[in-house]
Amino acid sequence: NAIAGTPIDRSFPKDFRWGCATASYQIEGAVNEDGRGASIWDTFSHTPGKVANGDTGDVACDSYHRYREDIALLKNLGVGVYRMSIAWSRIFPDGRGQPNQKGLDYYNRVIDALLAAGIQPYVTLFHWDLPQALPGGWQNRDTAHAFADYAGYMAGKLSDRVRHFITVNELRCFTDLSYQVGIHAPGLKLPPAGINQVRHHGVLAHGLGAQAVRAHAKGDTQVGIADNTSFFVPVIETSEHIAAAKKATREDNAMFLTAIMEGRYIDSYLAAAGKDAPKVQAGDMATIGTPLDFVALNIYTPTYVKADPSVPRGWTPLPHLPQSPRMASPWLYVGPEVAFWGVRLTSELWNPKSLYISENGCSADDVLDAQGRDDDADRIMYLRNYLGQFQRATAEGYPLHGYFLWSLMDNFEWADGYTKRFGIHYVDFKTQQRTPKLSAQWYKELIRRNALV
Ligand code: PNW
Repeated sequence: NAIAGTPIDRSFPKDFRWGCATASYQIEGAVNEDGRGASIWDTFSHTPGKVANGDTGDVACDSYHRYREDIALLKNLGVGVYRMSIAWSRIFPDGRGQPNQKGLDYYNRVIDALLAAGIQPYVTLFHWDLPQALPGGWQNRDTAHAFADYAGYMAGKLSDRVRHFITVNELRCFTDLSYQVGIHAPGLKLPPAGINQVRHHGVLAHGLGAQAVRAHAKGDTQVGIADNTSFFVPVIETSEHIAAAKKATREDNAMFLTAIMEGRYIDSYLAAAGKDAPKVQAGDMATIGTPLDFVALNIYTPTYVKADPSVPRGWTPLPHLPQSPRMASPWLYVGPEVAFWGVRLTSELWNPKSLYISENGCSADDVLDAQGRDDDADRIMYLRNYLGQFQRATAEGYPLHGYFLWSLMDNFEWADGYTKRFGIHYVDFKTQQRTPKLSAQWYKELIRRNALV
């Protein structure tokens, strides 16, 4: 066999950006320090029965005090970019009004230390820790305007050093999981009209926030979103199943990314919502459709789909089965092709200028062995397979420019508390010691080669 042993090109583009991601409430702790106001996650995590083991983010990874250590971990990996978020209530303890200089000082210290280490920050303005003081939270349209004021303020303060701003993280989580399913803060279970209105305020906040960032930023600033779009994988790569996956992706995300990329709610969504459709004011849809410099995707779980002429919409999702492979979180099914199809379908549907993966990673049953090591081969398996599919996307020419691994280190995993570990560094939450897992070494080698290893 003449071609046996011939390696295929598994490299990433030359200027591909490698990074890690975290979020404020999940790592910072210090919830009562330097004038920080309460967020809805403080309230929720302190409500008995809401978070596993009654865990809270009161201390988390104590990154408010240990950020220099965290940046040293990043530097050791060799990443060029870091995705972090700002706790809104450190800056505006009441959500609006008087800014809190000490909160801003903290982020200035972090950003300056990152830049000194040669790492570019990508700053998410809202990663779920909504100031508790805002009446009605996302049920109140005013919250979208408060967000825009805060976003503009941050852009004015940081854009001399921060080139990339992300408005909000994961629309579906801070609306549906929080106000419909009720497993995230504030833990409500609204009926259809209520949840549709919350979703509308979410996309409106994004659009107003993107405009505010542009209005207040100095210099060359890019603005985008980090969305956990639900992506459909054609069960067989034929044109009919690919068309089904594309249609499913557009329709299933109608109230989120589709509205943002198209500046309107598509007819199938409005028809299905009927009298429960959101109340939309003049100008809202144009604001929501504000053109973005980049779209960033959090990609974890696939839904496989088939073309199905027997149903009116023409597609049927294939259910996950009890034995379908998944990682340590029950929702985290393994389907690496979603990495390729997420990028390809987003490109084909909406032709964004630039794409990033703002999160990808997995929970695993991490334990330190007697020598204090965590040889997380299962996480390496997961990452290698997903990154293989992202590499396919870059090799086929889709405009994917960077990847942020979730997460730099184990942290407060929302309703799962500290029971689910997503880090490539192990955190001992008693001592706060950070230990690189084998996956950290694997990721470092991948970054060094800029190719799959
Ligand atoms: C994302 N689901 O959350 C978040 O952006 C992170 O803050 C989080 O730690 C990470 O993924 C891992 O969970 C999700 O139930 C939470 O499908 C839940 C789901 C998806 C994403």
